[in-house]
Formats: sequence, structure tokens, C-alpha cells
Amino acid sequence: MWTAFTRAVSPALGRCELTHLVRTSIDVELAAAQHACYEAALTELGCQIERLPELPEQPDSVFVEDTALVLDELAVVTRPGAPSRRLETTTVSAALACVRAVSEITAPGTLDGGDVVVVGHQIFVGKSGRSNEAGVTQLRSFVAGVGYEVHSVDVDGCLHLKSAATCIAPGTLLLNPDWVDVSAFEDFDCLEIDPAEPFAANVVRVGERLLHTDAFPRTHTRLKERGFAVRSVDVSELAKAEGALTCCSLLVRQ
Ligand code: CIR
Repeated sequence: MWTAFTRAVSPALGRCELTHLVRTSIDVELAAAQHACYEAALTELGCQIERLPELPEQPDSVFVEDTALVLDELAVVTRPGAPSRRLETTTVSAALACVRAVSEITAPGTLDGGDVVVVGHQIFVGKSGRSNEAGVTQLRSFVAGVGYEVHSVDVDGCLHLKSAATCIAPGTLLLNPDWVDVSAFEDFDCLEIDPAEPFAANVVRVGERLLHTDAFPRTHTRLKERGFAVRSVDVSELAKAEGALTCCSLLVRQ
């Protein structure tokens, strides 16, 4: 059984952080409707949805993935690299304390959950503008005792490591080789996105099932050809806020 922690789209989403995208007008009502479809898709994939308290003043608060890393053994609440996002973590910490022992990244460390890719007991952290070495060192100290190794990985051209690589099955990754140093993943089975769809490497995995955005049909076909069951949703308004699919939930195995 899986729980997916989510949070409502803030009416202030239009004032979100942007790093690689040019600001365009966001239809917040449509974003909320797409977010509801995303939650419905997660329910179909076997998740029970738990809504975190709304934070209407926090533009990026729908992107809950960045606020924590949840492993089977423990949770780590992050200190997001964007100062504007640091008020998002308090409610996450309180919610996760009900399901896991919680550690917290503290200053000067920064870490965004979107930079963290877990493949078995190997944890990869993107060296993005959001996560720093102090954050990685703290994370390493929290997880070493439960058998995880932590590695830093170069990323370039995208916001987070999870924009460039996600784990789609045990020991298998979907990658955009233009945005990540693929040699970091040479021990794993790596499937590449279709080059015409640079944002397509971000896939939500719930057990054996995958959730992808419907903006990437070519990569979707590659996944299907490899035998993956893939459900897709439209999150085009959230994408204007530089949000990927994984960033709208924190998945917890119960
Ligand atoms: C930000 O820049 O922080 C938000 N506008 C988007 C965060 C997306 N997070 C993610 O994909 N993990």
C-alpha cells in the first residue's frame, strides 16, 4: 500500500521560482484541475492520497517532492535551495513524523528532493543550483546507518537530477544523456528518452506501474516497447512552473 502526500495548487502559482523557463501566464484553475487528475491517476495506481495543509501564500507549495526524501526506513526533510521555498517544510515534517523517523537538513546544507534519485540502496544527488555539498554530507550521515550509499552527480541544463533521470524499475533508469553524466549510472540498465522530448525522463513509479505526462508520446512508446505499463496525464500548466511529474507527490510505502 502506498500513500501519496500532495498539496493543493497555490493561487499564487504564477509567482513561482523559474530557473530555465521563461515566465508565461499560468491558468491556476486549469493547473488545479490537472492536479486533481494527477491525484486520480495516483489513486488508480494504488495510492491513497493524503493532502498536506494548503499554503496559499507559497507559490511553489504544490511541488511537495522537493521538501523531503522518504525511504522505507526513514525520512529526511530537506532545506530547499530556493530561500522562497523554505516555509514549505514545517507541515511536511509534521505529516511525515506520523509515518517515519524524521531527520532534517540544516544550514548551511541545502537539498531539493527533486535532486534525489534512489536506485535500490544507491542514492544519487544532482549537483544542481539547489543542492549543495553540505546537504549531501548531511544526507549521507542520516542514511549510512540503514545501508544506503550517497553519490553526487553532475547535472547540466535542467533544474533537478530527476528532470534528467528517474528509476523506472529495480536497477533500471530512464535518462536524458544531454542533461546528466550517464557514467554515474553505468552499473544499471539505462533507457534513453527520445531526443525530441528532453523533459521526458521524469516518470513517477508506483510499484511496477509508471505515470508519465502525455506530452512525450515517443518516449512513452519506448517504455511500452520495453514492456512497461504506463498511464499518462496532462500537467501542461504545472510544467509552465518548471514542475515535473514526480514533484507533485511524496510517495510513502506503508
Ligand atoms: C521551483 O523552481 O522550485 C519550482 N518552480 C518547480 C519545482 C519543481 N520540482 C521538481 O520538479 N522536483
